[in-house]
Amino acid sequence: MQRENLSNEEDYWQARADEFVWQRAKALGMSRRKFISLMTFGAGVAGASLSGIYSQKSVVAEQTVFKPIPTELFYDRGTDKEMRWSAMYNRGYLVPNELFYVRNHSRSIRINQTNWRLRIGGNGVSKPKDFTYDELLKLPSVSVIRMLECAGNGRSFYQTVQGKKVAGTGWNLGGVGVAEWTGVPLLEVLDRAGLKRTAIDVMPIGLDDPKKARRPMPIDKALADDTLLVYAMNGHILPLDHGFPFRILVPGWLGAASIKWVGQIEVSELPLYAPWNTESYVMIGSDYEALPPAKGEVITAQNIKSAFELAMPGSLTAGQHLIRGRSWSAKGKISLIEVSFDAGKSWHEARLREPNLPGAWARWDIDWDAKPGNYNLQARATDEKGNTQPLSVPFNEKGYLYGAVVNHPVRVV
Ligand SMILES: Nc1nc2c(c(=O)[nH]1)N[C@H]1C(S)=C(S)[C@@H](COP(=O)(O)O)O[C@H]1N2
Ligand SMILES: [Mo]
Repeated sequence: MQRENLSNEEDYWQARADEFVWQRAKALGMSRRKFISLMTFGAGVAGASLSGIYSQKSVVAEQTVFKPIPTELFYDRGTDKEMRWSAMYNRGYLVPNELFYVRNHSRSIRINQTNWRLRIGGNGVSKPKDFTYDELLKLPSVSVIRMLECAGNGRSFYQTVQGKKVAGTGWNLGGVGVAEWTGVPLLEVLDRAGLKRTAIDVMPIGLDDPKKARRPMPIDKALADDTLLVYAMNGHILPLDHGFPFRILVPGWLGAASIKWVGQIEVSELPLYAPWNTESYVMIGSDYEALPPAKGEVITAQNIKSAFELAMPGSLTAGQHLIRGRSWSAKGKISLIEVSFDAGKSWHEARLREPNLPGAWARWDIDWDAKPGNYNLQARATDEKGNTQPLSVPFNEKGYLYGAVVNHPVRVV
């Protein structure tokens, strides 16, 4: 994990100031939970002026998920629905909306867009403002093809490979997808609310569970030209389960930053803390440092991974096969794929297919003359920045960012 860069004087000061505030709070006997709730809600004007949004009568229904979840397409993991990689064989570059994974901390909600408002507030803006659905649709918009991935994708391998039990959704590798997202750059909206030069943190808040579904990001990420307020996915109005009427897209970052069903965005001159950047979505373990009030290093970018477009475990008839898969990295285009049919003893370079877009993924394939037997297939990707998948990754308590090479069992009959 990249350490916070504190060579900039201001960052350094801010980080130390946070530490000081937290130490002070501790000395006064304040629990971490209390401290966090004060930092997020209490820190002045913002908390008070933003609270009104929750009384909005825009949420009209809730359901675990709304779209059909056929077992050929998904693993059903309670409120979470994992895409089956076998369902991607013979499909195009994008994951169709019907097959896109769903990760809900509570449940999907149906929002009536005529009553819905997006509230931009907090002490980081000089003209706090509510936008209607129609107003937002009239702002300049762009379309980008980007990968979205849950930080817990691959979590089950901490158990199967490292033998360490971790709580949380037991994803294989299907907590990821690539789609074309259409939306208004977040900066367009922040500008219209009078973004102050002193603003440092931006926190979108979801209407499904406003106390939890919120995750701050630094102003630089919020102003990136592909950080969007999304209203369409793969050319369709954003589906209910993916955050209709509007969701945030924070490309490259862990999925949890891409808040669905967004109802308000808090912009702050002070660092913002919430459960998702202090308790969850931080790397906790002996290889990671706690950064109070966060219990561990705060996750930002996703890492590099690969998956075969095969059932897990897979089964094939003996003979010639075109083995396919995809690899992705948040840090750059994929430049090399190596595949092993013998659990890592020998490696063969796979063919990379176009398109191979940065911020999304690359498809690849390789011929395999499969003889009867049991195999462990492996794929190892390298990106243009030289990041490559390691053979193992250090453990973290919540099982995030499992980026190591994975054994994919296949039985050939
Ligand atoms: N409001 C809200 N936003 C949310 C979540 C949520 O539960 N509620 N889950 C987050 C997580 S953990 C992930 S991985 C992505 C999943 O997006 P998807 O369901 O559209 O695939 O949404 C994020 N945004
Ligand atoms: Mo996630």
